[in-house]
Amino acid sequence: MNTETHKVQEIESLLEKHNSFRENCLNLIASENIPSPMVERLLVEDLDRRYGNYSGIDLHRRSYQGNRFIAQIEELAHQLAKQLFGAAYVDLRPLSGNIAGIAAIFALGSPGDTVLEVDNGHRYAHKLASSPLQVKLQSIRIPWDGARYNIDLNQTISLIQQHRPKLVIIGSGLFLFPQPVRELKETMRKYNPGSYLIYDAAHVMGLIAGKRFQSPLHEGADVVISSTHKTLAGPQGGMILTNDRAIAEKIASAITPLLVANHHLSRLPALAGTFLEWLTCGESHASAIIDNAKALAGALHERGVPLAGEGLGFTESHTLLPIVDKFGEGKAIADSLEACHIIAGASRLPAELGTHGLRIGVQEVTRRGMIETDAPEIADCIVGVLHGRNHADVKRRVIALAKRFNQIRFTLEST
Ligand code: DSN
Repeated sequence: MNTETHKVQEIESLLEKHNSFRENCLNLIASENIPSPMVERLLVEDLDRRYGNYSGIDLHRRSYQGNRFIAQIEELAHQLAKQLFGAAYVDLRPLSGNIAGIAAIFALGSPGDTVLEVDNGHRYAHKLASSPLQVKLQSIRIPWDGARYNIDLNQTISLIQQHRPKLVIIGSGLFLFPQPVRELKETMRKYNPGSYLIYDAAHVMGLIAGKRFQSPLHEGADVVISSTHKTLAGPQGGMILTNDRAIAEKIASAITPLLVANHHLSRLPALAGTFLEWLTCGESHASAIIDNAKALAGALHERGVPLAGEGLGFTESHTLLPIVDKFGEGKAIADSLEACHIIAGASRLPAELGTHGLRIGVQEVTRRGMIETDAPEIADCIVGVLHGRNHADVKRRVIALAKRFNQIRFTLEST
């Protein structure tokens, strides 16, 4: 066997090991998910090999020949996204949520602008200002109320009055509760009518699609930026929504040619399929996710684990935030959980809550079949790790649970 063939076999073997490991794990990473077989079928396509660049907002004005059907697929995906989210304009070209965020800043900001932005997200303006390019933006953190696990509205309103920021970016990489969109937009209108409110919906896009979370565009956000694969469960990528044509045009010119030339077309049919699923069974899908998150938070709490959002029902999203200071350091606990086949991430906490937390999302286990009555058993496994109980025993229980969660629910076929 030559070296190249050997290397191919090594790659295949690693993929097999990965698949077998993940099939035997409970995946509780809040930003991942599993697409339906229909969406996967639509993802594997000739489009992965083609170019479909276009500038501006007219997706039929393509630079490359051969796009007659590709443009129709993209148009269909746009129509479904507009219907699903009640948006007048959609852009599916960003290749990730991060690129969607950078595009929104390039489109709507100017050098020297002040940007108020949440701390527990991507901090797009901060990244640009501290990059080697040193983009001239003043990034100010939005004050956070740890007890309510939400934006501190009064302090943020004071900052808007004081700094009159051009951009305010809310949303979060750890989203437990809806955020005060209306109140912030009202203050921005008063103190800087030319400013823009950008809402990073990446984590909760599926819950918004299922109408079980706030609707940011209808509450006053000028732009929604998002990825397409977290609660939304589509192929990996980014998207931007707005109801304002001038904003859509500015965003289009920031995306292409600056950030994305060809927009990886194989995502488009799979995204259209994802939007169809949410239009068809989105409300029951989103409700099941939130009910499971509340049930798991409640079960952990009953077992002596403190959580963020106590007194507020712990969560209104797919995510829960256990506070693990009394059990150890967050990363070490995440490693112990992984040793028992529970995949979850460590998370920083607001000072009022402590130091070490775990970010747990139930969207993937929900899709695979978890129902509320499974929460006590999952909580027992997590608590077993927190108390350092017999890892082999916990791992055996987790693998049995993972094997039980072997469905893909909330699909066109299952309705
Ligand atoms: N923001 C990262 C996360 O929440 O895991 C992924 O984009």
